[in-house]
Amino acid sequence: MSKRAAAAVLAGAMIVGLSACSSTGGSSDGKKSNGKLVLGFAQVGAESGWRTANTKSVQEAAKKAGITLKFSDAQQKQENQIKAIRSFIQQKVDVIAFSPVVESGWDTVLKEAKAAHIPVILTDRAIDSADTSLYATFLGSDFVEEGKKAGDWLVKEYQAKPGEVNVVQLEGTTGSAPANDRKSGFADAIKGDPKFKVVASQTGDFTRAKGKEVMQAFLKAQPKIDVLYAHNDDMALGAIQAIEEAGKKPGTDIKIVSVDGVKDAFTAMSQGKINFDVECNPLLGDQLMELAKKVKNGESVEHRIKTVEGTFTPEQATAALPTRQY
Ligand code: GZL
Repeated sequence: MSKRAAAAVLAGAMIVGLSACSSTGGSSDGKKSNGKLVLGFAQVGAESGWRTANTKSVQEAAKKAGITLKFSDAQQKQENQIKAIRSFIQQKVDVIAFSPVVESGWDTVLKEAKAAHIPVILTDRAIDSADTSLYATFLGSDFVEEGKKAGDWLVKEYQAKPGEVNVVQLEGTTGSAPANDRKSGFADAIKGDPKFKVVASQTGDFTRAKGKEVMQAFLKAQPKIDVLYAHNDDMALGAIQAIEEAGKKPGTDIKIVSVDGVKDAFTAMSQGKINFDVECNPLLGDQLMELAKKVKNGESVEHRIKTVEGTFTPEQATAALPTRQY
């Protein structure tokens, strides 16, 4: 994938100083407010239930850890994340953390953070930079493994059923690590059985609205759809609306396998509308705060920290619903 020079800094990021312990944000020059570590966090946006849970986890963990959090919402735009990182550098925060909306185009701004001696932590999503010295660690899921889990379930589900299986795929944000890796992991898992045909694949940008819109187009264009593989639950939930409006039964006429494991998807599973859900854990806040303290103190940390997550059948989701945190 060609590297994209970091986009020019454009207006748009909304940067909110959220102090962990006081009503005001971190001091303007970024010095430790009341001696507390100042963490700049550039979030992707607020595109999905997963993202909302991830943001809540980061904000609550900062408060608990006594860390002053400067939080920005990039509205899913890379230029806004780059702008936010540059702002954190100017404010001389102690540590920068972010979830890269796409894999490429980060070297320039991360070199600026390195030159400013501000350690960077990647959370949730990875980058494709060859220079791994640009970040202290990457804390997040293995998306290839998630895609493989989805594909393995499909192979098992249809092993005793003859005939071709037409699959449509709702991809995540174009160029993002989860979209690239969930696609490749799934493709690898099903490639051994020629009965599976991915007849259509298009991005729904991880949102319900776009997931519904693209599924409507799939339903119009495809004579036969047996399975939907959605890279996240929000797109699956949007697609369910489209499937029902087309007079079909999600989970029965069109089987659905999805990723994330958010509460709304578990509710749909309890209603028989989603058949399998691969969990992607958004609750990274506490681990992130511990890592921020360590890198600030110059302690060594593992360069890759993988989050622990499972899979859910409808029965398991139904049982988990009452205590599901997100
Ligand atoms: C995955 C995360 C993805 C989720 C989506 O770690 O980056 O982004 O799967 C979210 O729900 O929008």
